[in-house]
Order: sequence, then C-alpha cells, then structure tokens
Amino acid sequence: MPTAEQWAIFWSMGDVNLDGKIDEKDLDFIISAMGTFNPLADIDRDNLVTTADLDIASSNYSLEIYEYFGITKPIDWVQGIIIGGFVLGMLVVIDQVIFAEKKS
Ligand SMILES: [Ca+2]
Ligand SMILES: [Ca+2]
Repeated sequence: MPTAEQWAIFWSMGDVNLDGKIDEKDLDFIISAMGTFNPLADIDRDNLVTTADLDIASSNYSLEIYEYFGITKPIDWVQGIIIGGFVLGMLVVIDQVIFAEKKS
C-alpha cells in the first residue's frame, strides 16, 4: 500500500479526492472549487483555487498511484472472489478426504 507521504505527493500532483487516480473526478472537484478557498483543491497552496491548480491536475491526468510509485496493487474484488472460490473448493475437497478417511 502507498505510504502517507506517497498519498501526499500524489495529492499535490492532482489526486484531490485521494482515490489513487488522477481523472475527471479530480478535475471536476477543482473546477467546482474554483475561485474559493478550499485547501483540498488548492494544490499549489496559494490559498485560492484557480486554473493553476487545474493545470497541475490536468498535466498529470490518468496517472495512478500504484503505477506511479511502482507499488503492487492490492487484490481487487474480482480476483478476491476467484481466489475465495478456489479456497472454498479446496476446503470442500479436504473435508471430503477427511470424511472418507473416517468412514474407512
Ligand atoms: Ca482522484
Ligand atoms: Ca491554488
């Protein structure tokens, strides 16, 4: 998993909603905060959300925190279900083997 420092760096690159990806959600967030004081969207920390902040995010558009820092992605839910199903299948097999042994 990324460290707090890596999250902070990635935030300063434009991941203002901190979901690990710089995409249209971040740009929308900055656009909606434009002209206001919003520390979450104020990437360059000049106390105002402007196009300068938007430019930083758009120049890093489509980056992902895991790829950027070369971190192994956590198992996503699809893989989790497949692995979970495999483990469950193994348990059933083991259970049957034990049951068969008890019978004989
Ligand atoms: Ca994001
Ligand atoms: Ca700013």
